[in-house]
Amino acid sequence: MTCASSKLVLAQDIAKDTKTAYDRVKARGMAACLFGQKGTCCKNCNMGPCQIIDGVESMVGVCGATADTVTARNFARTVAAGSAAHGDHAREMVKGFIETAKGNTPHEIKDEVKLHSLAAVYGVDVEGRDKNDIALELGEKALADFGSQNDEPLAMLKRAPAERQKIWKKLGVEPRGIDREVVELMHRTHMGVDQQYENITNQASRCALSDGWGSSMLSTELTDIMFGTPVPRRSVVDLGVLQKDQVNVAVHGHEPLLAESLCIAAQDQEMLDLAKAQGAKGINLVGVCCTGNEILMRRGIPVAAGFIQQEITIATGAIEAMVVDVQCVMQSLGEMTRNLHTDIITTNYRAKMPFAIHIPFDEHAAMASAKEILTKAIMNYKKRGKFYIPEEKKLDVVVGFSHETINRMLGGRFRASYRPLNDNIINGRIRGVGIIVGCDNFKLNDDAHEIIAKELIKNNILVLATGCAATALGRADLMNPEAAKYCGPGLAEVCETVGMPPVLHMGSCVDNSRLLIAATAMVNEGGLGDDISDLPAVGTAPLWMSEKAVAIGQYFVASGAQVIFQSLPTDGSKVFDKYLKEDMMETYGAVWNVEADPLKIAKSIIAKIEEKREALGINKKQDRVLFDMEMRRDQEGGELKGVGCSVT
Ligand code: NFS
Repeated sequence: MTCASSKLVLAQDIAKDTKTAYDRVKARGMAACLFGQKGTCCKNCNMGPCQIIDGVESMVGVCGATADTVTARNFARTVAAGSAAHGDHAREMVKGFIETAKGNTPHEIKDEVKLHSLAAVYGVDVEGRDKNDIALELGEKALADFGSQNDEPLAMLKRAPAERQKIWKKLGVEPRGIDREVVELMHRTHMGVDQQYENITNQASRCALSDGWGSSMLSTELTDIMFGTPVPRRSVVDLGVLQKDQVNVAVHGHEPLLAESLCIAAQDQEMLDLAKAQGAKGINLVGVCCTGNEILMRRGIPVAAGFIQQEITIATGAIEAMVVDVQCVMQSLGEMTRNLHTDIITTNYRAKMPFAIHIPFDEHAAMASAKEILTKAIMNYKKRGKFYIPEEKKLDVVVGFSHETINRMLGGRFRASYRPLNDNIINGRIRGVGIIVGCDNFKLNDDAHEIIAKELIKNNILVLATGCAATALGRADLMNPEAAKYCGPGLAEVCETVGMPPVLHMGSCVDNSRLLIAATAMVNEGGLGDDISDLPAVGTAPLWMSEKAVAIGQYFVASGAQVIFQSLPTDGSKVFDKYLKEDMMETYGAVWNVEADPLKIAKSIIAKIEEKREALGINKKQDRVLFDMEMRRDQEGGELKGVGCSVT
C-alpha cells in the first residue's frame, strides 16, 4: 500500500508503535457508511439526519428532498469548502503582498514582468511608477475581489479563452466576489432553498471558477511576483532528504509566506551559529505537502513527503520540529510527538492542535517569528534519540515548470511561445497533455500516480503534475530528463532535444491555476481549437482526499477540461450522477469521470485525447518529422538544454 521509504521506516524499532492512517482504517473495523459514500445523507437541518434512497418513495428527506437534490447539495458544499480553503489561503497571500509593497516584510517585488501583466488585467497604470506603488494598488484591487458586492465578473476571467467566457456568460456562472460565491452556495444548499440539481451545480461551478480563475490564480501570481516565478532547478525528494547531522525542520501546510521567511531565517548566521553550538552541522529545511511544493518550485528546497507520508516523516525520529500552518495536517501528528523529541509548532491562529506548541507567525515581524520557531527546533537537536533516515531514498528531480518556463523552454529563448508545443501536438510527436494532480491517500496503492504517468508517457503524452501527486511522481523517478527512457519515440525526442523531463512539476494545488493559463495559451496559439474543451488534454486526481480537490475538479470541468477521479460521492442519485458524468458535456463541453483502476485511468485519458485529436482533424497519418538543424538551433536557446537549467 504505502511507499517504499515509508515501509523502510515502519520496519524499524523506533517506529514500532507508530499508528498511521492505514492502521486506523484497519482498526475502524467497519466499512464506510453507504449513504455517506454515495452522497445521500442529508444533515442540513434538524428534522434529519435523513438517509435517502434513490427511487424509494418512503426514503426521501423529511422535507421531501430527493436523492437528486441531496447529492447535488452535498457535492456543492464540498466545492464550497474546498473553494473556501483556497480563498482564505489566497487572502493571506494578497495581504502579505500588500505588506510587502509597503515594505513591512522581509520580501520584495521580484518579478516585475509579471507585476506589469497583472496590473494590465486590473487596469493599474504602470507608466513611470515605482514597482512598490504599482504592487500596492494591484494588491488592494485584488483584495477587493474577495468582498466585492457589485455584480461585475472577476477581472481575471478576461484571461480565459474568449469562447469559454461566452459559455460562462450564457450560463450565468461568471463569478463575482470570491467570498460571495462561497456564501451564496452555502445559502442555496441550506434547507429549503435551491431544490434543482442543475441550478445548484451552476452555483457550484460559479464558486469553483471563483477559486480557479480567482483566488488560486491570484495566490499563484502574486506569490510569483513576490518570491519569483519558478524556473527549472534541480532538487531532491523523499525521506532520504533528512540529514542525520543537521537540525531537520519540516515545513508543512500551505501558505508560503511562513515557509519563505523560514528559508531566509535558516540562512541567518545567528541561527547557523546556534545550530553549531548545539552540535549540529546546519539547519536542514524540508517541505511536506503543498508548502513543500511551493518552496521546492521557487527555491529548490527538498520535499520530504506528500500528504500520506506526513506521519512517517515524524516516525523517523529525525525531525526536530514540524512547523504547520493550515490545511492537510493530520491530527494524529500531535499525539505521535508525545513520545518523541519532535515539536509540532502551529503558527496560525486559525489552526491550533492538541499536543502542539503555538508560536504565532506575524508577517509584520516575519524574521523575529521565523527565528523564534527555528530556535525552538534547534534547541531540540540535542534531545534527539534513536532515529532512522532511509538515506538511499533520495530522488533527483528537475522542477519549476511554470507556464512561463514552458513557454520559453519549448519555444526557445528567442521566440518564447507555445507554437512548438502546439506544432508537436499537431504533428503527433506529442499526442496530448495528461494532467495528474491532487493528493495521495490510503485508498489505492502508492504507485497509482506512477502507473498512470508511465502509461501516458509511453504513449507520447506529456504529463503535467501538481500537488502531492507531483511529489509521488518525483519519488517514482519520473521528474528528471533520464525518464525519457520510459517515453514513446515522439515524446522522447522532444524531451531529449529540450533536455526536459516527460513529467513536469508545475507546483502546489493552488498552482493548478497555472494549468488554466497554460491551456489558454495553447488555445490562443492556434491550431488546437477555440476553447479549452477542444484541447487534447485530460486531468486526473486518482488519489484525491481533500474537499479542495473537488473544487479543482469542478473548475476544470467548468473550464472545459475533463477530469477522472478515483471515486465521487454522487452515485446515490442516478440523475445527478449522470448530470455530472454526461449531461454537463452539453453545456460545459467537459464532464466528470470516475475510474478506480490506475491503468484504466491512463487508458481512458489516452482514449479521450485521441477523440479530441480526431475531432480537431489532426489524427491524419503523417511522416515522422525529425528535428532539423534549424529547430535544434532554436531550441538551444531554451533554458533547459542538456538540463543546463539554472540550478540554484
Ligand atoms: Ni496539496 Fe491540495 Fe493536501 Fe496534498 Fe491534497 S489537498 S493543496 S495535494 S493532500 S497538500
